[in-house]
Formats: sequence, structure tokens, C-alpha cells
Amino acid sequence: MDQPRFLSLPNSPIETADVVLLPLPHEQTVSYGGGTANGPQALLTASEQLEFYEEDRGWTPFEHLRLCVAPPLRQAAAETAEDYHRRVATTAAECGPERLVIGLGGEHSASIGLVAGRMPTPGTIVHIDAHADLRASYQGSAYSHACPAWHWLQAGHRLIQIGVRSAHAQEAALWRSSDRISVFRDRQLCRADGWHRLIAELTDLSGPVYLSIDVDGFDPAVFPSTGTPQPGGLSWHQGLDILEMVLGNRRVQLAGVDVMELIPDPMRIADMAGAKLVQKVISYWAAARGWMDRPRQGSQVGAPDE
Ligand SMILES: [Mn+2]
Repeated sequence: MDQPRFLSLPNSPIETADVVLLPLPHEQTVSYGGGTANGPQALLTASEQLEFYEEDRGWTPFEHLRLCVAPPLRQAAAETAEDYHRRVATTAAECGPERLVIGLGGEHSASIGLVAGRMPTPGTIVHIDAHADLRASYQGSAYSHACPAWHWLQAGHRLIQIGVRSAHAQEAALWRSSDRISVFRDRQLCRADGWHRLIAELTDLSGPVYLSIDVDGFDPAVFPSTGTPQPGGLSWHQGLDILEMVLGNRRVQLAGVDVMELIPDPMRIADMAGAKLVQKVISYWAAARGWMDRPRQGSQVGAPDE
């Protein structure tokens, strides 16, 4: 895979891009279903089928902003997990704080490096996931897909975990003992009081925020193809409401976003959901910053019959 594209759009150089998509076809510690190394390319291929127009905000984002899909970052055969995550962190940091950087996974452990690179000082991580990911190590690796939230907690970040419905008893004990973790289980969010508590927490957010999305946080009807699925989870519309609250909050300094753990779907449902989720992130983020009023960037976007 050389430099791939999103929505078939030409890639701007990173230096002039407003949005950088960083493919992370990383697959080293999967413990159940395999194939997530091919998730980023499946999402990008599905994106060719998206409309340029984004219907929630009622505009065509790529008429007003420039995009770059960066070369994919893979762990080299001779590279340790630690070195790979350090390289992901360096690459993500070098994209510059002014750009929206969206990691595309690949297993969730790659988010350890992304967060380290994008949010070097303590902030808040909005973490959508079926799993707590709070293990200090799993199956012998501290860089397992079961561990990213542990790394974030160790780095001093606050966690808002949303859609969780699977945890080890020790992870649940950490929920109770840590004053830096808020948990919203999927069933709580189906009730008005739980949903309203989440709205209050997301509306109150300020400062550096990183949004990490493991697609298994959603209902498998939305993302049927992922490594460690769980029944239940967020509906598509709950997920978009959460994105709107985080990305539309102007007191939030968005450090980065990732969409992880996608496996190519023979039915293409998950691939398309991933592509559309990335499009929504870009649209909501840019619209909240008033980019609809920016001058148009030229003719990146085709006619209806193209
Ligand atoms: Mn998960």
C-alpha cells in the first residue's frame, strides 16, 4: 500500500494539510479474530463510496479543507513494540498541533503511541470501547490491545470510558478506586439518567482532549467485523451524538482522534461505517471552527455524475 487516499481526494503535502489520516496497520497481539492489519485500507477503499456532501452539517467539507493520508506505519520485523510505539508517537507529534490527526487502525495498542505523541501533557481521553483496556499487561505484553487505557492512566490522563461492557475484576476495582476514570456502560446509556449524566460530563469538558474509538464500542450491527466483539454497545446515532458533543465543544483543544480495531468486512458494512465515522469527525470538527466560511480550496470535489 503506497500512499492511499480518502474519498479519492488528492493528497496535500502534510505541511499544507488541515487534516492528516495516519494508517496504522498494526497487528501483533490480537487474541481472537485476526485481520485488523487490513482495516485501514478497507476503510479508505470504502471511503470512495461516500458522498462529498455531509448531511448533518449540510456542507461539503473538502471544498474548504485539505487532506493528507500519510504513508502507513507498520512495526518492522526487527523493531520492538516499544520502539514502534515511540515511532508512532514521533510521527504523530511531527504532524503539528494545528492539524487534526486521525489514526486508522489496526489494533488498539497503536493508540498508546498516538496519545503519547499528540497529548504530551495530561488531558482527558474520551474512550469509546466495549472493553476497559486497563490491564497493565496481557498475554505477556504491556503493549497489548488490552492495555492502552492503562498506559494513558499512567501518563496522568483522565479517562471517560463509554460503551464498556467487558472488564476483568481488577479493572472494575480500578474504576472504583481511581478518581480519574468515569465509566458509562452501554446499558446505562440506554436509560435517560445515564445518558444525561454523559451529556453533562461531555459538555463540561475543556482543555486537551483525545478521542479514541475502538469500533467494538458500537453495536455489532454497526461494526460487525472487529477482533473481539461484544453484544450490546452504542447505536450509530448515540455514537454521532457523542462525537457532536466532543467535537462541537469549543473549550476542547482536540489533540487527536483514532478509529481502531476495524477488520475488513465481507459485507462491507463495517468498512463503510468506519469511513463514514471519519467523515463525520472531520465535518463536525471543522464546522464547529467556522470553516464553512473559509474560501473554497478549488475543484477537489466532483460533479454529481462523476
Ligand atoms: Mn475493545
